[in-house]
Amino acid sequence: MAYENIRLETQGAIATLTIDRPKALNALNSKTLQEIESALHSLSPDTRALIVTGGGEKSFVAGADIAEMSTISAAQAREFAAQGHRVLMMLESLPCPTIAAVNGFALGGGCELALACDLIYASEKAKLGLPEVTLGVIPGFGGTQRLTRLVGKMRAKELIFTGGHVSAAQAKEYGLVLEVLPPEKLMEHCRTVAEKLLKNGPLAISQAKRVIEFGADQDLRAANELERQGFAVLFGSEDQREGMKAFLEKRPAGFTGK
Ligand code: DAK
Repeated sequence: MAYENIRLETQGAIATLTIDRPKALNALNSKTLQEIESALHSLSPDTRALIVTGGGEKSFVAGADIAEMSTISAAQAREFAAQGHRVLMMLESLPCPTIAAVNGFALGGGCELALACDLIYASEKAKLGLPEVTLGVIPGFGGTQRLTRLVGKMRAKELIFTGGHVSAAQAKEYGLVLEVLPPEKLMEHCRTVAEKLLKNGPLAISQAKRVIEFGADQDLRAANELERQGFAVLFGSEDQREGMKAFLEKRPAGFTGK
């Protein structure tokens, strides 16, 4: 399918979604959000990892499109927020792991897009932040909640109240990104991580992701119950039998995702 503001490329079981609107530093307007939504719908069930990155040299995603947002009505703002929430929930709920390759500015909605991914890696020149209060609004795509869960309440308040940008190195210190790479190594690093994941049981990774995500919002007893169920379900899979058989036969496992 032809898109205007994004690119979706697939290499084997790894898909790469590039938000590609460099003239506006890849800002998310409603068309871009629509395209992301339809790209996520179109992903093949054989996709085992998705990398999300930004087109051009400077930016991952510089936020929601301020020019578009500046003129919308309250009703349109509700629809825009609903669309943003839908897209990020969909990204977060994909069965395969998702990796944000933050190659430049990840601000506002762009930072929130990265936060909806499972793993975040950043280039040395990345700058992250939630500057919405400088525009008189608050993060509207789940940032107040996802950032707080990731870095803690006080750091999230600092980042959101000040609206400042932090360097990739600071973001790593806060636990907002996993690793900081030289710009030219970022995509290679993300692909290497994705390839590592491909060697493991896809159903197991999917269950682990589901249990971590749903469990994080529950008390420990309920979360452990989710883990027990997830663990048991995998014993109905061919992958569980293959994984354990391969170990006993001292050979690499050939997982099929069944
Ligand atoms: N939207 C639209 N255009 C943008 C943009 C953005 N977020 N960011 C940059 N651009 C455009 C610039 O206007 C400029 O366009 P031209 O003037 O060339 O036409 C072009 O990209 C290049 O940008 P600059 O010339 O500014 O480049 P610099 O290197 O000087 O500065 C910058 C880069 C990233 C520091 C700067 O562009 C900047 O501060 N951008 C805005 C960053 C920002 O504030 N992001 C947060 C946006 S607010 C909600 C749902 C969601 C949200 C809110 C509410 N609900 C309805 C509940 C989310 C809000 C946000 O994300």
